[in-house]
Amino acid sequence: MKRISVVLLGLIWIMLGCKQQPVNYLEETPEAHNARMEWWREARFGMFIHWGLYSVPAGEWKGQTHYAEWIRNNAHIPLDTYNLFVKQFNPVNFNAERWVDMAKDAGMKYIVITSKHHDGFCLFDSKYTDFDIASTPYKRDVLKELADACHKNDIKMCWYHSIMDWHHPDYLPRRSWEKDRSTEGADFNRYVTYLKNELTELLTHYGEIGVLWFDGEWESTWNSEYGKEIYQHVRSLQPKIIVNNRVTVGRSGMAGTTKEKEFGGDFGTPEQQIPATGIPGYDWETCMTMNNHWGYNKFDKNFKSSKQLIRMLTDIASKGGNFLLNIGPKADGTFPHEAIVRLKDMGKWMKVNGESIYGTKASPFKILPWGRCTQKTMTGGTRLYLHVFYWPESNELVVPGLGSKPIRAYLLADPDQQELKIARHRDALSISLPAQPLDPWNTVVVLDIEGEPVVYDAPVISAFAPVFINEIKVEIIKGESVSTIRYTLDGSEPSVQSPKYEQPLTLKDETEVHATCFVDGEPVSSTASMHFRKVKPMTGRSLDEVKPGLMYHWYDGKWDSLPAYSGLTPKITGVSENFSEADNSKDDNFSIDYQGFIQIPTTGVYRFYLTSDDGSRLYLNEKVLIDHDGLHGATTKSGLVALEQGLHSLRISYFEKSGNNSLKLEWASQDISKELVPSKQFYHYH
Ligand code: FHN
Repeated sequence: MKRISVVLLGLIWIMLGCKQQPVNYLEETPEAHNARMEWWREARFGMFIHWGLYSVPAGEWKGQTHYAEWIRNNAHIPLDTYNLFVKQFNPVNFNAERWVDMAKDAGMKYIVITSKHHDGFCLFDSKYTDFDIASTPYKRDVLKELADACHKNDIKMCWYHSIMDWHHPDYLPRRSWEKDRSTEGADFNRYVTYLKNELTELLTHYGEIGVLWFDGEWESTWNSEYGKEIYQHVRSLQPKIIVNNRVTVGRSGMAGTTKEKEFGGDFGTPEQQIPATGIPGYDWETCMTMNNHWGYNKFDKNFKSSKQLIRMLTDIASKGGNFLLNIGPKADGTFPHEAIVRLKDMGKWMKVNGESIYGTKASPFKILPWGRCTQKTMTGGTRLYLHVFYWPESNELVVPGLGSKPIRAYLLADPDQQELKIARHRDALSISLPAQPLDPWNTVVVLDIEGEPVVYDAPVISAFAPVFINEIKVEIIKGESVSTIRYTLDGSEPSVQSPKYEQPLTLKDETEVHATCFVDGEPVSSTASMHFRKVKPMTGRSLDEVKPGLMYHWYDGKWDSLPAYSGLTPKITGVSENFSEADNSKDDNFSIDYQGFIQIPTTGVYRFYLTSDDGSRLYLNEKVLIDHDGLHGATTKSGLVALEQGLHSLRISYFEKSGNNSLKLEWASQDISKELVPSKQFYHYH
C-alpha cells in the first residue's frame, strides 16, 4: 500500500511540475544578462538595412524628391495607391550572399533588417497577411535567404520590427490625414495578437536571431504593459535574444536612453547622434544613416566620408557603445555604389585594426586632444588602443594624466610590432612616433600598462564667467579624492611648493589661474588653466517717462533670415511683456521687432540666453550681443556682458518662416540662477 501511495505522490508531483510557472524574462541575474549580452558587446559594429516597398519610388513622389521610408505618410499616399508598389517590388538582383559578404568584409558582426517598417509591408512570407513579399512578383522570402547566408557566415541575423503599422486595419491611431480609413471595428488588442503572431513566425522559421530591434513605439496606443508582454513573448521563443529599448515606452527621444529603474529592454538606441560621453554601466548602440535617409533615396548623394565613418565607429567604441550603420538598398536588391565604396574602406581599416574595436571597453580618459582611446583587460595589465586622428607635429604622442607603469608600445598596424620609446614627463607618458602615420584617418598605437589604468583628469577651474567687474569667486574641482590640487596665479606651472587649493579663491585683478593634481609631491594630472579679465560695465541709464513692456512691430513676409526693417511697414504695433506674440502665433512667415529697455537690478556680469525658432538677434545698448539668425529649430545661443545697474536699451529681432515657432530670453548672473527674464524688467518709451 505504502509503495503505491509513494508512486502516486510521485506522479502527482511530476504532473504539477509540468505545469511549472512560465519564465519571467524581466527578472534576470547580472551574470545571465552579461552572458546574453556578451556577443553583442564584443561585436561593436553592425549593419542596419532599411528595405521595402518605399525603395520602389526611391524618394520621389509627384515631383517631390525628399522622401524615403516615410513616403506613404509624408506624401499622404492613400493605401490603395501605395499597395500598387507590391506588384512593382521585384528585386531581381537581390543576392543574400553578396549582402552578407559586404557586411562581413566591412567588419560588421550583425545585420538588422526591416522585417516590417511602419508601412506594414512584411519583407517575409507571413501567413497572417498578404501584404508581404509573397504577394510581389519576386515571391521569394528574402529574409529566409538572408538568414541562411548569415548563419553560414557567422553573422548574427537580427530583425527590425515596427510596432506602428500604417496598413493593418486594427492598428490605431490612423494617420491624421487618412480621413477615408474608418476606425470602425478596429481592435488594437487584436493588432497586438497579429504582432505577436508575426514575431512568432520571425523567431521560429529563420533560425537563431540575435536582436529584435523594435521601433515605432511612440504612439499613444502603445504602453509599457504591451512592451513587457512583447518582450516576454520574444524571449520565450528565443531566450538568448537581445531586445532594444524601443519595445516599450519611455525612451528619451533621439537621445535613445531609458531612465534607470524603468524597463528599457536590453540596450539604448541613440539615433543619428553619439552621446557626448559614455554612459557607464549602460549598453547603447548609435544607429546612423550613411547619407540623410534610412530608406533608399536616389537623389541623396550626401554620404558621410569613409574617414568620418571610421572615426565615428572609433568615437562610439571609445565611449562603450555599438555602431549600427545603415544601408538603404535599391528596389532591384543592390546597394548604392557610394555605400559599397564606404563599406570596403571601413573593412580595409577594420582588417588591420579590428582588435582595437571588437570587445573593447570605453576609454579611461575624459578627453584626448589627438584622438580617442579604447581598452581591453589583458593578463597582468591593460592594453590601451590609442586612436590617433591628428598626428603630433613633434612626433611625440602625449598621454596626459596616466599614472600607470608602461610595459611597451607599438603601432598596431606594424607587423613587426617594433617597440616605440616611452618617456614620462610630469603626469604624462610620451610615446615617440615615426614621422608619418600608417593610416591618415586613424593610426592605432598600442600601449600596454601594468594593472588597471590609473588616470587623473585635470582639475576643473569653475567660475560664473572669465570676466568680472570688481571681484569673482573661483572654484577648482576634481573627480577623485586621492590627489591634492596645487595652483598658481601668475601663469606658471604649479609645483609641489605651490599653494594647496582648500577653498574658493576671490580674484580682484586680472589673473591667469593654473591648477594641477598632485600625489605624494608629484604632478599626476595635466594642468588646467583659465584667464580672468577685469572689465568695465556698460553705463546704465535712469529714464523718466518709461512704461512697462517692450514696443513691438509685427511684419508679414517670407524670409530665410532676419529682414532689414527700414524698408518695411509693420502690420501691427503693440506693447509686449513676454514675447507671447512670437510664441503663440499660429502664423508662418512673419517677423517681430521688439524694442525698449531692460532694467538691470545690480551692476554685474550677465549671461543672456536667446532661444528661437527660427532666427533672432539680441542687441544691448545698440550692440549685437547674440546673433542667432537663420532657419533652425528651437535652439539657444548665449552672450556675456558687463552691465551697470539701471536701464539699458534692448532690442530683439525675430522671424519665423514655417513650422514650429518660439522665442525666449533668459539670463543669469553671479546672483541670479538661469531664469526667464522677468517681464517686469522690460520698459519702453511711451
Ligand atoms: O521612424 C523611424 C525611421 O523611419 C527609422 O526607421 C529610424 C531608424 O532608427 N527609426 C525611426 C525614427 O526614429
